[in-house]
Amino acid sequence: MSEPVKILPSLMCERPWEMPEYVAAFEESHVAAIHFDVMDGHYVPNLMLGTDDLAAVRSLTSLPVDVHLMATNPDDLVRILDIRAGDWCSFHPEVALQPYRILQDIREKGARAGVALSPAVPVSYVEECLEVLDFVLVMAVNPGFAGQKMVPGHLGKLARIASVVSGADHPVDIVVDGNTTPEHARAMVAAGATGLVVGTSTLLKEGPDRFVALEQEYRKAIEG
Ligand code: S6P
Ligand code: MG
Repeated sequence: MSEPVKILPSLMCERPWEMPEYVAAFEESHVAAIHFDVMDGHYVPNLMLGTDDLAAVRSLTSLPVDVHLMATNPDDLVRILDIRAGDWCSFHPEVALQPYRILQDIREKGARAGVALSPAVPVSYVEECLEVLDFVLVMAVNPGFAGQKMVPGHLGKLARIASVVSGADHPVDIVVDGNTTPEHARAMVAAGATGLVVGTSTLLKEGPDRFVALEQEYRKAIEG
């Protein structure tokens, strides 16, 4: 039997004052990690989540955090942020100085290392670092904002990434970020996704009280 799909709720989709309730709901459900979007106002036209927000999450839970660095020069951010053993961390390789070294730095912390691919950023980045890669975060939308629509070429790109990853000698997750509605999610999993970031279009649309119930419905809709 195949493994259950990994669900990663996106923290930027909650309102800051809802964080304790949402984190409690994440603990009650079966999330793989809390997706944590760092935005620098430069790589993306938005500013979100930084060191204090990460400290707030740490004060509430020991669940793993999935740090998604949407920033130029992620080389430095990996050193600044409190990334711990068991966490996940990805960055956009086309704005990194030394992508391969960053993956090694993340792994040295005991965390899972990933590259994040925006639409139009080529799959060849995955081929070039497969041996030091634990996951690929594939953006179904332009990075920067929640509530966008999946770009048309996304499913084909996922399938191409799955084909590359199948050549790895160790497990490499493929996580989709953006517009993972149940209908899209089924197609994404069929194309090779093993994890889904969930946000305003799914599990974080109705507030923290509904998260646990929505997660169960969502899993049923995807896995049958
Ligand atoms: C977007 C960011 C994402 C979003 C998430 C929102 O730049 O990286 O993690 O928070 O994709 O989900 P949704 O369902 O609103 O598209
Ligand atoms: Mg993200």
